[in-house]
Amino acid sequence: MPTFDADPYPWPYNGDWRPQNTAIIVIDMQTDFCGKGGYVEAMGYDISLTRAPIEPIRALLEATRSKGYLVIHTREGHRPDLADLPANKRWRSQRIGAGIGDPGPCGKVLVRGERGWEIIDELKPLSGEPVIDKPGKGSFCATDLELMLRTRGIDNIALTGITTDVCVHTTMREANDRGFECVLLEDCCAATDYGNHLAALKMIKMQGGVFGAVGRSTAFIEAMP
Ligand code: C5J
Repeated sequence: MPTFDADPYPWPYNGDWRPQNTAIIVIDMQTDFCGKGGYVEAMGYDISLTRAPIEPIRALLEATRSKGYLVIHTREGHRPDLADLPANKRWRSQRIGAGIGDPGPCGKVLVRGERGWEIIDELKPLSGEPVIDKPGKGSFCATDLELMLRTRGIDNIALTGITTDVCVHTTMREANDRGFECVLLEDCCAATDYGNHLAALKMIKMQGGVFGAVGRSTAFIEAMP
């Protein structure tokens, strides 16, 4: 019964952890969230925080790919005609000087096909790895992610990427409600605010693991079947 030392319980809960039933999701490792001239930098945040998980994710992908685990990537972004961009989301971003859909140093902010929207070179998906394009924060909203996971018989999900408190948390909550057994790998995630990162981890662990568990990628890799 393989498990690894996660908090608040050894993950996965039932010890049924195999490459065939477990997916790694890499959320929004795009220039807009961790690159120079992207959306997060335009909002005035320090991208060294959101860049910190790049190397841990790279090491995790190397280990999990070699064992045949399913790796899924996501990208947050909107259609070039902005037909899927809610007016309030655009308005709020424009208020703080980083208007979604407006031109920036990496092309139109958070728009599909633009340079800022691309996944960073360090973590480029391999051919055959599914990439989910999502208009929102959660990876299940307006996407075929759930169909893809069910079709492949996935029960367990290890979450990585940025940002811990927004897209990773929303995706974990959505997955947990759908019955997936989730673990967030804390060193493979980051937020634009370190306090929010820590708070997001704390929220997962309350109530016996209300959304799943939190662990570190080194322990995950060491124990992984
Ligand atoms: C945000 C994300 N923070 N990928 N998106 O707007 O977390």
